[in-house]
Amino acid sequence: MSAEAAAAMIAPGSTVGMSGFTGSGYPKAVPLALAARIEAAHAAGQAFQVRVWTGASTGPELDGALARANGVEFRLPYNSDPIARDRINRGEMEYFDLHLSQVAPLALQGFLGPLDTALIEVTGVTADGDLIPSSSVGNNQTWLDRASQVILEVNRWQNPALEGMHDIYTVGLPPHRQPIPLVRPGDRIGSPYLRCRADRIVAVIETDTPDRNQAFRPPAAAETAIAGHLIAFFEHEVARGRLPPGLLPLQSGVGNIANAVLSGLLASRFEGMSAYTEVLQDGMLELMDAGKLDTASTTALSLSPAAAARLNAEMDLYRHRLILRPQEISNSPEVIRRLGCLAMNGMLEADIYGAVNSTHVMGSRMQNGIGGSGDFARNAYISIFMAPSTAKGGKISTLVPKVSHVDHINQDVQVVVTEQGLADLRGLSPRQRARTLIANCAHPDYRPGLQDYYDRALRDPYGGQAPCLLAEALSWHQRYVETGSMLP
Ligand code: 0RQ
Repeated sequence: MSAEAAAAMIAPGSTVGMSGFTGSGYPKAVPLALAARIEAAHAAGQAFQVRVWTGASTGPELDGALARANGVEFRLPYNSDPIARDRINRGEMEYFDLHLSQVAPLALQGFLGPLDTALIEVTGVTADGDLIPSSSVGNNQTWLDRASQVILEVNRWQNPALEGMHDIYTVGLPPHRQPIPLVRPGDRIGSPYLRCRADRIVAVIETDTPDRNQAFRPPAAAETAIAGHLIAFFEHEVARGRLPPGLLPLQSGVGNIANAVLSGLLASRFEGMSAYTEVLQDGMLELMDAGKLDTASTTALSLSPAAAARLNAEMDLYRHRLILRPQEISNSPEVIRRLGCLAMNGMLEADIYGAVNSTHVMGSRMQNGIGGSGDFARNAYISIFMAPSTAKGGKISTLVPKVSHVDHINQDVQVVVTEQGLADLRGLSPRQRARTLIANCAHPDYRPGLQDYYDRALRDPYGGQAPCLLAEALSWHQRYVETGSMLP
C-alpha cells in the first residue's frame, strides 16, 4: 500500500519501534508520510505526537522529518539529527539515551511500556515469509516480537546479496538465558532472517531510496596524529607480548575521528585483524580492501555514499567477511569481555583523573547520546578514548579540571589519546593519572593552567586522594559559557 495509507495506521500517542542504526536501514517513506500527517493535524489545531524507539541514529527522512514536524514526544536511544538535538535541548522532546545493549532487554521486559507498531525496513521477503534484513539490524527482531502491528518497508535499493549476511540470535530474559555461544567475531550462531507472525503484518510498502549517510571529511592533522599515537601504542603492546600480532577484535565508534583512526591503521604493519563492533564506517572497508581486516562483525553499515556504492557494486567480495547482528549481540558485555575487544571511542572531554564525558556539552546540552560507548568501555580488553586536545578553534580544552558530566568513570577509561600524545592510565593511581594526562595530552595553551590548578589542589588543606578545588573545578566551563572561550 502507499506510505500515506500505512502512516494512517499509526495513532497519536502511540509508540513506534523503528529500524535504523547510524544512518542505515531506517524506514524512509512512512516516517515522511507520518510527519506530513502530523503537520496537517497541528495545522488543524489537533495534538499529534508519537513515541519513537530505534536502534540508534537514523536519517533526515526519519528523525529530521519527525522532529521538524514536532511529532516526537519521546525518543530513545541515540540521536545525531541536528533538528531533533535542538528540540531535545529546548526541552520539547523527552529523550532517554541508554547503553545500546540494554534497549532490547528493557523493551522485552515491558519496562519501556507497550509497543504499538514496528516499522521496519527490509531488503526482501522470502517465499516462506522470512524477512531479509537490510543494512542494519539494531533492535528489529525485538520490535517485531513486541509490537501489536507491523509495517514493513521493502527497499529495492538495498542489495539482494545482503541475504545470508545477517546472524539473528536473540537472548531472551532471565532466568532462561544461556551463554551466547560466540567465541570469534566471525562465528554464526543464529538465523540469516528476521521472523514475524504474518497476522501481525498490516502493511507492506515498497521503496527505492538510498541510506543517507554523510561523507566523512578527510582526516585533519590532529586526527592523523591521534592515529599515529595509537598505532605506536599498539606496536608497543605487541612488542611486549601483551597483544597478538593481529591485535584483538577492534571496536570503533562513530564520527570523523574514529574513521580517521581506522584509515591510519591502513599504514600500520598489522595484518589479519578482525573487528567486533557496532558501526562499520568507511575506514573498516578500506582495511578490508587492503587485505588487513579479515572479518568484521557489526550491527550496522554506516558508510559514506561513495563507500556504500562500492560495497553494493562489489558485495561478493565482502559478503563472507561481514556479519550483521542484533545490537544486543554486537554490544553484548558478555561477548565483548570474552573476545577482548580494543575499544576506540570519541569523547567530548576528559578530566585530569580520567573520567570521560561523551554526551553533554558544557554539562547540559545533549550532543548525541552514550550509544554503545559504555557497553564497550567497561568490558573491553583496552578501553581507549580519543579527541583533539582542543575544540571550537582552540576555545575549548578537551582536557579539563573536572568533566562537566560523567559518562565513563575512571575505571572504564584506560587510555586517552589527543594529537599531543597518549596517556596509558592502566594501573595508575588518581594522582599518577593526573600527572600523565596533563603532561601527555593537554594542549600547550591549556597545559600551564591545568598544572597550576592541580598544584594548588594538591596544597588544598582538604586534600584527599584525588585533590579537587570544588569552587574552581567547573570554572573553565563557566568561563566558556560567559565569554566564548575557556582561555583566561
Ligand atoms: O561540533 O559539529 O558543531 O562542529 O562536538 O565533534 O570533533 O567532529 O568528533 O564526530 O568524532 O564526535 C563524542 C560526539 C565526538 C561522538 C562524539 C564538538 C565539536 C563538534 C563533534 P560541530 P567532532 P566526532 C559507538 C560509539 C558517544 C557515542 C559513542 C559520540 C562536535 O564520538 O557521539 O561513542 N560519542 N558511540 O566541535 C564542546 C567539547 C567538545 C565539543 C567536541 N569538549 N565541548 N563541544 N565538540 N568536543 C557508536 C554508537 O553508539 C552508535
